[in-house]
Amino acid sequence: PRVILRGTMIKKSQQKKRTSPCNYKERFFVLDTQNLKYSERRPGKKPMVKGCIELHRIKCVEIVCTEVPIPCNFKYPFQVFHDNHYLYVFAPDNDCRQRWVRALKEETKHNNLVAKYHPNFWMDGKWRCCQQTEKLAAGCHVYDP
Ligand code: 4IP
Ligand code: ZN
Repeated sequence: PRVILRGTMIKKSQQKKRTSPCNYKERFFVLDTQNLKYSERRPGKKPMVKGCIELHRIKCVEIVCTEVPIPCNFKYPFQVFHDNHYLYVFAPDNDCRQRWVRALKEETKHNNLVAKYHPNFWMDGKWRCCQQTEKLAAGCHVYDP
């Protein structure tokens, strides 16, 4: 598969289990025509793949608009909603974020996408945009693929 974008960003743990920790990790992301992968870079060793999202499983990619302070060094968040999980990625600058969001939207535009999404974060048991308390509650804002 052809590589479309690569670069270092920070991701929040997706908290797939009720007991999952909330943490932020620097990862090397690679988008190709089939997958979005993120790896841990280890000095003197080859990168270890930590996660791989098949593009056809993605239902929404959009920037996150928020007023909450971002608790990591990269301040430009975007979201990837896939398989009932939300991956929050933090880019180092707005240009970088736009490149990733644009490329991911392009690669997923023929998917089974959501009609609406949540523009703000899921945090502390609710959506900061619409106050809904169900993580998988329908979005509150029209999604523009
Ligand atoms: C892990 O925390 C890492 O943040 C994982 O991210 C993350 O997986 C795990 O979330 C979380 O429990 P510890 O390293 O402290 O164990 P990474 O894979 O980038 O290392 P995700 O799913 O976010 O990739 P859960 O919910 O998958 O367990
Ligand atoms: Zn919402």
